[in-house]
Amino acid sequence: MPAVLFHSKNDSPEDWEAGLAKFIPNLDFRVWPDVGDPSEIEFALIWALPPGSLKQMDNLQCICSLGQGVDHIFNDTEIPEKTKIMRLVDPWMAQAMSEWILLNVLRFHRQGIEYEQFEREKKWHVLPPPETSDCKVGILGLGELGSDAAKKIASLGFDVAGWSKSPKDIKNVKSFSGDNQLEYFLNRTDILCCLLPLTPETDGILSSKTLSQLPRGAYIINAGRGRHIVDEDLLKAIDSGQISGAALDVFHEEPLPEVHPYWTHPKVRVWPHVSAQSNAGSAAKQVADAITKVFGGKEPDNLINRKNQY
Ligand code: NDP
Ligand code: OXD
Repeated sequence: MPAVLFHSKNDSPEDWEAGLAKFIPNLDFRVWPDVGDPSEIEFALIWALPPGSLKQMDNLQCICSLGQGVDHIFNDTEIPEKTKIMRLVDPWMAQAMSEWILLNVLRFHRQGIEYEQFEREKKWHVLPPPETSDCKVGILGLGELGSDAAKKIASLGFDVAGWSKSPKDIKNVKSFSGDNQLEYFLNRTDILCCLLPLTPETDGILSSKTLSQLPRGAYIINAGRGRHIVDEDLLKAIDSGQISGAALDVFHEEPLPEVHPYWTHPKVRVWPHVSAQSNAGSAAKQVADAITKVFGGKEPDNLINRKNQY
């Protein structure tokens, strides 16, 4: 049987090997850098493998991201056109992401930043209560994760809209699409959640220009990728009062360097890229199905469009 190569910074190879073995008992599972004979590798299950590492694997048929995002794979410009690229699409991750997004939407909506400050000052101070239906939540990206989060937020009575490449029809979620509707979408968004993939089109999408198109005092939640945000622009927008606060799970450099101003900014919350972690328990079956299909010469599910890069 051909071999599978595994690489990850955080996920346990033992968990994945055991998870896959439930479905493919004799799988030849090799953990980077113990590749063995590179020509035997036909399937790679990877996260952030250093670019160029796959180029000696002449028989590599398919690369599967060990996550829902695939930008780390496109960092490697030497992947041959014939190699298929796919990703996890795991409802367990969508649930985890929606929980994290909801946690932060609710914290901002229920004046968490203000009450946490009063608490630090031991002030018993009461603000007028917010109205849920007046709070406009906007989701950048209405794919597997964004659409799940949008539906769950809408079910609580928030006024929800989403922005995507193509228009969507999701109950109780207003749809905006394409570059020419981005400004209208931003103009009506009090709490902006970014769940876009990182591509050449979305790199740096949250800059001084787009942040200034939000209503004054809006909030930012980012679980897409760090590079969606121009950090200096976000910090300036927070310090000027244009943005009231941010919850960030992803960063240009991870781990976030100790000297980064986000760590100590009172209006920024830093999370260590944990909003929706990959889970061998929930996702091994779909990866095993993909391996079986690829080894049998068939197309796996959840293939990436190489032109769009997501
Ligand atoms: P999907 O591919 O399912 O959805 C992507 C969405 O973004 C689609 O709605 C797509 O529009 C939209 N989109 C892409 N490019 C553009 C563009 N140029 N303009 C407007 N809309 C665009 O991705 P997922 O929902 O599965 O995941 C999204 C991202 O979340 C991942 O790529 C990853 O970066 C991040 N992520 C982060 C995690 C974490 O723990 N922090 C965990 C998992 C993922 P359309 O539908 O029209 O194609
Ligand atoms: C992912 C991630 O893309 O964890 O799955 O960031």
